[in-house]
Amino acid sequence: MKTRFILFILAAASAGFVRAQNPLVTHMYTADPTARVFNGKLYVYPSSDQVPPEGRKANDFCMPGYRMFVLEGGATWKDLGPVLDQNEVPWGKKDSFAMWAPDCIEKDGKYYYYYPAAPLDGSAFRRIGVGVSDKPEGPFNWETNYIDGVSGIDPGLFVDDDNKAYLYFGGGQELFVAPLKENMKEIAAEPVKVEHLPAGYKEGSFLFKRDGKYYFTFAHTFPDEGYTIGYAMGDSPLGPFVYQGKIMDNISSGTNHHSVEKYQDKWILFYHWWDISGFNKLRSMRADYLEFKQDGTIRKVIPTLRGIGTPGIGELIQVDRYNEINGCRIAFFENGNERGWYICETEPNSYVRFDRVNFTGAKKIQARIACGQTFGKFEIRQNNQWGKLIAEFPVHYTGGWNSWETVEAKIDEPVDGVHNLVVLFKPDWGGRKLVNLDWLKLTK
Ligand code: FUB
Repeated sequence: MKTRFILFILAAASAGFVRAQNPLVTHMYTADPTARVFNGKLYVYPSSDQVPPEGRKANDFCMPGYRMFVLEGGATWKDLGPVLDQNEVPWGKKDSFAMWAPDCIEKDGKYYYYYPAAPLDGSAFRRIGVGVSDKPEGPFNWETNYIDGVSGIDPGLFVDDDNKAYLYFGGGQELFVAPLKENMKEIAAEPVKVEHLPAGYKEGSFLFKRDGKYYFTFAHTFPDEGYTIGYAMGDSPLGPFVYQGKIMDNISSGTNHHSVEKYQDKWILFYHWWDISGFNKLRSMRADYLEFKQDGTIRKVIPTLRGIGTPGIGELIQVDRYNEINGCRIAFFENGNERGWYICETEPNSYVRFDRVNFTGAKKIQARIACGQTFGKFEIRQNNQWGKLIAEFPVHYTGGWNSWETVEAKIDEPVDGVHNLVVLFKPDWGGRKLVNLDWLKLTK
């Protein structure tokens, strides 16, 4: 099973497709996503997991370097390419595959990228380096040495409204914070421990501010529960903080690592899981909306398939990443270069609901289907299964249940704005299944 998923990722890389819903991208493995809004655009700076090359332990993290992504349109993640390779770290051990969670932050119009690596001088497990650029997408000018006085993993950066910057870091029983000098490349004072956090292994510090309150968030394992994402609140970036509970429960037997960002007025939790590979060292970044209660505390986030974003014209609507499914199910397929999930076992009157699609300007809709029979149709409806009919697709034999074809239907009455979309499968005789459906796409 594992091999199958690994092959899937490798082949998808050559096909170069980018999935918009959860997981965010499928053409490679990505973990530890730090999301940042720069100049109105949503960027994600993750680490990347790799299948270990010959000679490396199969069960270890194998993390050769960084890439970055930007959200284009309503729901398409564009791969902006490599940021830094392990063998380009001026002070780093070569071929150490130790490029764990990074961060990037803006201060005074410059972009600073922080990353941990194994130092050549063997002085610590990880040191933290920094590079600077005039643009969020780099290229970054890497400092020749690591930040003096800091050792540990998971740099998390915060710049306050008074323009003072802080570096949070560490993994173990304790997490630390140090103010940074104006140059963002040196600490301004000795790191101090972040106090009053619950006992247990902790890492992945990430601080954000909302309505004057500071939220110190971190990955945390309880003795009887694997990785959770927890948070504490305080009135200053240096604390003291009061532990409030979990943002996300344990979702797997692997790590979790997160960031929180506000984009287009909505708060989003970025995190990772290993739902493509089936192996907890080959992870995939994900995102879900995060909400606050009246008193400023955080409502626990439940991971979804649907994730975030609003696909519009020209973007894939991956309906197998649904909000609701009734009477049909999803399966995984591989067919030449095409691989992914699809909807199958589409029983009479079964349906799938996918929320938040931007219909503005759409005159047609495409569907990727495979079908081994000739009866029935599926309908695209607005909001729910009884909602306005937007388009209909009579099904036809495509050569079999694994022979995929893209078909198109007209939208007779244009729909404006963002609505939920429902695909309703309708037989005209008592057949057990109608059609396999991979994705939909609105076109002009
Ligand atoms: O990705 C490697 C390490 O696993 C990160 O640095 C931790 O936060 C955990 O996600």
